Amino acid sequence: MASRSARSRPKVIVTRRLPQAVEARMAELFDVELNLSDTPMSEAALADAASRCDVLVPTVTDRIDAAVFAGAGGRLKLCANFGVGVDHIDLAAARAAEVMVTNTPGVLTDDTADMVMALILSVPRRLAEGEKLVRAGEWQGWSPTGMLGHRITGKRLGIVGMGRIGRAVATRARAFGLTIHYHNRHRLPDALEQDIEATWWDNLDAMLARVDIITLNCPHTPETHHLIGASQFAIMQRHAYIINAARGEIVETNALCEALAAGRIAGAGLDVFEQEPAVDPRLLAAPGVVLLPHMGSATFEGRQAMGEKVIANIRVWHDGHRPPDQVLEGWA
Ligand code: 8YV
Repeated sequence: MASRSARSRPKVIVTRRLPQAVEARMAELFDVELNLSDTPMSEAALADAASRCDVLVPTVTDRIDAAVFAGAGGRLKLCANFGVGVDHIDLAAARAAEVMVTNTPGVLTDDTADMVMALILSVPRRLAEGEKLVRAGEWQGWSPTGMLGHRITGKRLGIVGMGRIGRAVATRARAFGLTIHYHNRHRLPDALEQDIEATWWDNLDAMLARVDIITLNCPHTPETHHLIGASQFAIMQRHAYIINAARGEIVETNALCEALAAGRIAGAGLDVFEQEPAVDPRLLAAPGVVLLPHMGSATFEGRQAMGEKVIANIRVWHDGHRPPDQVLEGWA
């Protein structure tokens, strides 16, 4: 493969602020343009950036659609996403424009699984409510019937999407005494399934009807868009909780709000939303709901590692090799 290294340093445009050490290293290696204000770029600014660089480094807050690729005019060759999910990038348009796409898998698995676990504990045990009570100065002291929630141990956890993050959630959940059920396109290898004593459900709805806590850990793709809607909420158990730290678009927000309002399910723990950063006011008002600002992977260590992966992908690509985290169309 012909090396691109003989050419001058690649022009790299980064759409948001990255950890300081990552930006500093990028400045050493590349002809880099940083977004020092950290303001999300408009569609016009993204299109302009794409036409002026060899490598674009976007994040989940950028919509890299067909217009951006079409307007790039052939210079853009690599879209090195800072993040694992690539649903904000039109992969078919990238392929048509001959732009390679990479992401940052693996390095945010544990952090995201920890956050899922935190929500699994927070919602049934009413952590956010309890904290609010104390801070508001309204706590009247311990009582035998005060702040009762539901026990975690012994409950059935239904994991939708058994990739890296789903499996990391399963391992943690086992330690908390949950039994593991999962729905995934492919069944896990026997050894892995036995290791976590997991039950595979070919049929999503059949699993949803049987589990106590549901966690969504699949990528957002055309197949998983609104995977959980009114008919899924209708078959869940009334005491069930739903946790989403994957993508807001996997759940039909209106159906979720209606299910919560009607007591169709007991509560929800959400780290992601359909129209981020907007949050449906009905979710803000609903009891039994814990809301977080898309912070699943927000650790210093994780963000640093994500930046290093972006740099590694750009360098390998620039050296004329296939970058380690190339995203293939249809896969996240
Ligand atoms: C990232 C995420 O921080 O990587 C992902 O898919 O959802 C987040 O945890 C974000 O996407 C960065 O672009």
